[in-house]
Amino acid sequence: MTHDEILKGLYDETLVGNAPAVRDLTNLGLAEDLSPESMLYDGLIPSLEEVGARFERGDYFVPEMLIAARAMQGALDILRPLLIETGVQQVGTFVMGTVKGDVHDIGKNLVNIMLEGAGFTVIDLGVNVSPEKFVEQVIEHKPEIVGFSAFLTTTMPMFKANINALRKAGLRDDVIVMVGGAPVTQEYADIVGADGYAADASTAVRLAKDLIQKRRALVPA
Ligand code: B1M
Repeated sequence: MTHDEILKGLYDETLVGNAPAVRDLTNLGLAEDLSPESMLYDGLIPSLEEVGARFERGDYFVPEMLIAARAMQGALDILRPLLIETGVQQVGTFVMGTVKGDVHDIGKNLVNIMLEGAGFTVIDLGVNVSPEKFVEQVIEHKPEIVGFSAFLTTTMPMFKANINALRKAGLRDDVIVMVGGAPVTQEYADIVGADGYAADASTAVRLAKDLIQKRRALVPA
């Protein structure tokens, strides 16, 4: 199969939630020297975007979204070790979670993979994480950054609730707050008082490094 045929296969089979085919195509892609990044950005992610578009049009329902997501996750399991380079210098600790009321995790997991690849120690709190849990974990791990993901317009307000909880616990000035997720914008991040917003995983990594550097320049260790 050519690279284009493999990418088209990844797109088509994710769209119909055919997890075994997506796993096989991912392995075939690797055997044929197709880069993990290309499989992600040229095959798997565009397919999930089409799943979302079909859901919006009423052509797909939650079960179709779910099986497509599972198929994508199978590919991510294979690609994960390849996206995480080894031997990179430790940059800092990042506590990450999807906010309360929200169970989407593919985007968050992708950001985590890229952060680990860039040398961050990532503490992943999973999905549906309450403000109390974020506070507890910030106290326990003392991360440089805490990241909140939200994928629904209805769960984005949890950013503010989380930031208020950090403030109430006296932790707001000790930790950088980053936010992200499909419906989030820079404007919304500014309104809730986050320190940083990124639209995708690679921008999130660049921004995280940048924010840490700026913080270290202001507050020498
Ligand atoms: Co849901 N869903 N879903 N869904 N789902 C969306 C998000 C939606 C946009 C679909 C649509 O209508 N087009 C829509 C939200 C509309 C809105 O509020 N604006 C939606 C809806 C409505 C729902 C339900 C309410 C449906 C229902 O029950 N009626 C329900 C809610 C459940 C809940 O959370 N309480 C629901 C459920 C689900 C499934 C469980 C079936 C499944 C999730 C499975 C899983 O994640 N394990 C699912 C899926 C798969 C989707 C779509 C199709 C794909 C999401 C995805 O993984 N994208 C999605 C449509 C879409 O996004 N186009 C949709 C790929 C991923 C790589 O991109 O998530 O954007 P993304 O992540 C990016 C960036 O956002 C960024 O980097 C990531 C990588 O580049 N980023 C950060 C993420 N976190 C970051 C943090 C940062 C920085 C950057 O700093 C801290």
